[in-house]
Amino acid sequence: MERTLSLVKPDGVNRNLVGEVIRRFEKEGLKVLALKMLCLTKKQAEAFYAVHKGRPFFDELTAYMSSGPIVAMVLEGENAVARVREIMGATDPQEAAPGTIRADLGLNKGENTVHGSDSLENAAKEIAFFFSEHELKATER
Ligand code: D4T
Repeated sequence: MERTLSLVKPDGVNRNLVGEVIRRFEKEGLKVLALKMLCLTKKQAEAFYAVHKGRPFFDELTAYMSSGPIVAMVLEGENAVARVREIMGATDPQEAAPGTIRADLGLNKGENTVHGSDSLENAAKEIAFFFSEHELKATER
């Protein structure tokens, strides 16, 4: 069993796609363990995307990610990290495989509707970024 972090990005929340994104994960057997809506400050978005600091799209990305509410969730399942990445599709919706969230719902490379952790190690860090031990414990079954 693995746990991973997914976000519905501001364009997804704005276009009423929160339920649709969660439905696609649940349909594939992933369990929602924790869930919250929040707004990131620019500083928090910069901290979350710190690995991209220095890249040309960093400022635009972090401004966008702090431009409106997002929904953060912890998903659990077998191979959850890779499966969530598969269900999301490639970063650029134009390159994403048909039937993936980004191909079907994404607008462009920035406004691509969802985020998913890219490794087990980053998943642990990203889960801890959004959820306290207490919040995760509260929903343990
Ligand atoms: P995230 O991290 O949002 O799940 O996306 P990916 O894992 O698929 O893509 P990434 O880390 O390479 O990029 C992080 C984030 O930056 C945006 N982005 C990316 C952008 O706006 N312009 C770009 O040229 C790239 C490469 C989209 C996702």
